[in-house]
Parts: sequence; structure tokens; C-alpha cells
Amino acid sequence: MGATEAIQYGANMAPTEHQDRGTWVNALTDRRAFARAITLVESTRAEDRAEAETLLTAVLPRTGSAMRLGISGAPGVGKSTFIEAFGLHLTAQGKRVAVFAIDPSSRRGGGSILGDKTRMAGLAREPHAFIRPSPAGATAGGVARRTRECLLLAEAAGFDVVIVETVGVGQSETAVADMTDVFVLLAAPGGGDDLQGIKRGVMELADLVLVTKSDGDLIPAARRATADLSAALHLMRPKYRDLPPVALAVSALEGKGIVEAWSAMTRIHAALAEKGRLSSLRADQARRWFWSEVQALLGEAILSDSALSASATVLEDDVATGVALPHAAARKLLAAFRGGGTA
Ligand SMILES: Nc1nc2c(ncn2[C@@H]2O[C@H](COP(=O)(O)OP(=O)(O)OP(=O)(O)O)[C@@H](O)[C@H]2O)c(=O)[nH]1
Ligand SMILES: [Mg+2]
Repeated sequence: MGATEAIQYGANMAPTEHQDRGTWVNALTDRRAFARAITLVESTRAEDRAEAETLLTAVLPRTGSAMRLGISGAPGVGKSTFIEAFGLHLTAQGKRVAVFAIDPSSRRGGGSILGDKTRMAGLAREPHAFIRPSPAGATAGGVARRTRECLLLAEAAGFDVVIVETVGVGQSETAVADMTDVFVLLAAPGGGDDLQGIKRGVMELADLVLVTKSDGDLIPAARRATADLSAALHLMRPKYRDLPPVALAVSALEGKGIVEAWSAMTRIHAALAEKGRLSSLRADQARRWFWSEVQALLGEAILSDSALSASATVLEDDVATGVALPHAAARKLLAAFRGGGTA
């Protein structure tokens, strides 16, 4: 079973003449075929890209039905452990859950697959769950581009909830918030008055804040953190006036607050869907995605041309040394790009 056939089945498209229905039926639950489709989308090889694009374009009409959740938080806050407990809660309700990760930091290297699969061992074994760790060594922007596409594939393959997890590094939170419907921020108990070190800009992205590890000795600290964060959220201008973000305490270890967290998320999602805000949010996200692809492709086109990339290097140096104005240098490069020559 090839990746393309698996997704075509997921998209309920009519099988072509040479494929029998039995093969297609197996494909829906064939995780390996789905995994291969994801690998195809993540591939950086030019010929794979062409096939991936054909596949994605074919499934596009079948996308959009999942709840897209972003989950973020500092290293060690308990993201993986929470997603494991949360994901198992959802699969127990018969929901299909896909988890993707964006980790722009290099701290994991090649160990990421093993690390996350071990942390989410129960969920990884679930037939209704699919976990894909972040590809190692990629930049946040590069990973985010492909993760958006993986999210669409997962929807076409019938996943009900798609989770995109990110560690709070660089611009990854913004990237994840910009591809999901509901953005959930995880905060650690304790950490004093500095609100667990959460950047204000990140707090403003949150639709819901969950204070993790609310168990055992950490209960009082978690309670304080929840109260502090609630107060801080109260002072901020909410993204949606009728949906002010709240802070809830959870314990993935003891399974506490998981049901409440899920109901908070579904409440937010339903309220967005009801008033047509979800479709306009997604439309805005797609527009921004388009423009970031335009920028990325322009950059790639310039760098792949030896004369242009040589000009770019010279201009970059001029800009760095203060000889040239960045805007003027960029304009020069673009003129060369249009003319097909050096700047
Ligand atoms: N007491 C308690 N410890 C927890 C809980 N959830 C996670 N932990 C512990 O916190 C540590 C980090 O948990 P992870 O789930 O790996 O955290 P993470 O945010 O995924 O970490 P990174 O992927 O490295 O950013 C582990 O030692 C967990 O056992 C919880 O609910 N209660
Ligand atoms: Mg983790």
C-alpha cells in the first residue's frame, strides 16, 4: 500500500480501475501507509515534493473537519505526559488523535523519536492515535511549513483531533498558534512571581492555560500558579471578548483535570465554529501561509541561482557593513531576479 493510495482512501475518493476496494479499505486504518504519506510530505527531495503536492491537492477538499489544537510550554513543563493522558482520554471516547511536534531546538538531536515515543508509550500503542515527532535538525520555519501540510493529511485521513505540540523556543509558538484553532499553553507550578517565566506575547496567544503537575507536594504551588495566571489573564485583552482565557490545574500523572481541560477546549471550539469565526480564522491563517510560502519560494529561487545568490551575498555584506540600505539592496536583488541576471 503506497502513501498516495492510503490518503486517497482516507479522502473517500473513488478508487481507480487498477486498485481493488479491499486494498483501499485496509488503507484507512493502515498506519504505516499514513506514516509513509507523512514522510513523503516531510521529504525535502524535489521529486517527493511534486508527489506530495499532487497528493495534498487531491485531499484538500476533504480537509477541515478536525479540531486543530496547539499545545505549547517550556521544556519539561509536562507537554508529552499531558498529551499522553489527554490523547488516551480522547481515544477512549472513540476519537482518532494525531500528534505532530515542532521542535526547533537542537537539544534533542537524533533521540527525539525514541524520547517522545517512550514518553507517550501508551498513546503510541493506541490504534486510533498517531504520533509523529519533530524532524530533527530543521528550522522552525521549515518544520512549520511541512507540519501544516501534515495536519491537512491527518484531517483527510479522518483524524478527529490534530495536536501540534511545540516547546517554547524562538517563534515556534506563534507558528503553532497560526495553524491551529485553539492554542493551549502549559505552565509549570511554582516559579515565583514571574508567572512561570512565560513571555507576555505568548500568554496573549493562549485560549486556555493549564497548570501542570497539580499533584502531591506540588498541589499548593499549582494552586497559587493557577490563581496568579488567572489574574494575569484577566488583565490582558482577550483574543475573543466572549471567550476570555482561563487557567486550570491538571495532573497528567493522576489524570486530574483532563476532562475539564477537554471540555474547555470543546467549548471554545464550538463557540468559534458557531459564529463563523473558525472559518474566518482558518481563512486568515491560509492567507498568511500563502504569503509566507511566496516569501520562502522567492528566497529559494534566488539562492538556487548561482549568479543571484552571489549577488545576494554581496548585498548582504553591504547591508551588514552599513554601506547599503536593506530595502534598497532587496529592491536591487528583486530587479535582478526579474531581469534574470546579477544585481
Ligand atoms: N508530578 C508530576 N510530574 C509530571 C507530570 N507530568 C509530567 N511530569 C514530569 O515532568 C517531567 C517532564 O515531563 P515531559 O512530559 O517530558 O515534559 P515536556 O514538556 O514534554 O518536556 P520537553 O519535551 O523536554 O520539552 C517528567 O519527569 C515527568 O515525569 C504530572 O502530571 N505530575
Ligand atoms: Mg516532550
